[in-house]
Amino acid sequence: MKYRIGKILTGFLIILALLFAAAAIPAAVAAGPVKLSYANFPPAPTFPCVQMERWKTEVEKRTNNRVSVNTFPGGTLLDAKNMMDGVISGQADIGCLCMAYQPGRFILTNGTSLPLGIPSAKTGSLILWDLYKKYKPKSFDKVKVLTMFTTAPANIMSKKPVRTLEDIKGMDLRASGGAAQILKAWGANQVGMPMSSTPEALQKGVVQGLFSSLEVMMDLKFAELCKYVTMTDTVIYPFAVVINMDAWNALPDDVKQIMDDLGTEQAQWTGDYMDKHVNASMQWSKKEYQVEFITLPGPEKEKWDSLLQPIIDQWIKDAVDKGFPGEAIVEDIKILTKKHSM
Ligand code: DTR
Repeated sequence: MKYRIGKILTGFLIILALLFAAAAIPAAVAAGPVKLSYANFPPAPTFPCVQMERWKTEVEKRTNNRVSVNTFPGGTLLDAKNMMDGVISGQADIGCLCMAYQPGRFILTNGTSLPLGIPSAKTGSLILWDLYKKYKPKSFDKVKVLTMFTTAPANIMSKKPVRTLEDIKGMDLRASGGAAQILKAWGANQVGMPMSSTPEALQKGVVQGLFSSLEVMMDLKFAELCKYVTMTDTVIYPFAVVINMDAWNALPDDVKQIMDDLGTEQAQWTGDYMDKHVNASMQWSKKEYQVEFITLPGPEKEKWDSLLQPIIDQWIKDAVDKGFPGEAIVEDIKILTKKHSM
């Protein structure tokens, strides 16, 4: 009898201890992790998605899995054109967008995709992030911006060699956003579409090449079709990662802090990754597909570059017309280029 009472008492004490332990767990953990969806438009192997997976890993690790990020590459949740509005309306909590696809919507930040000689993705990413923090443009008022980054400079990938302005004349080349004006200035026939539609357009012969950073030669296997690359090292493309305002406001303060702390680090990490990956892609294209990399001789390159100055002047004029300090923005980009090139 004594033995049975002891056993009941022990059982009772164990249950009591378990109840206490459960009460000590914070409500958020007891209810499971905060789940966030993260939409991206291009296929999984491309750099915007690689940086997305890195951000997911870091956030989950740094929050001890109190936040769980569900990633959707390849436009499976939101495509390139719906990214910003889809995040604003809450179709996805987080989205990664290429601002160059909507130059009229993101005027200020697209200043970085002017032909101003930004030398790399790392420098570009840090310039863009500083520019955003300085001006906080209204186009982002309805979301919280988590980070920004850019591509490496754009070059021409083509099925036929482009060695002179004569060669590029009338060539159907795919490019997005602000780069359209650059191709037009060189006499090409610019065909606009997001990166996600480009593999099919190349395959079907709708375009004879494209203008972008060179990591896609490997990531999207463009080296199979484009056996020539003309090095122009012209412009970079700005990207933003944004989170829905209600989703952001609902996060615990320490999680917000973790994400804020990641902003600059993620910009730098992505730029760095991009630069290294472009190099790897160039080596791979040479080795696997014998791609020829064409460097324009000095006088020829000068001709190409001289056609681009009017684009900068026009952008400043348009920006001023829309109420932006166009000249100051261009000046800031030049100063920041020096600062972040060191
Ligand atoms: N240059 C822009 C942006 C870009 C560069 N690489 C990728 C890869 C996947 C998506 C977009 C981009 C462009 O040509 O679209």
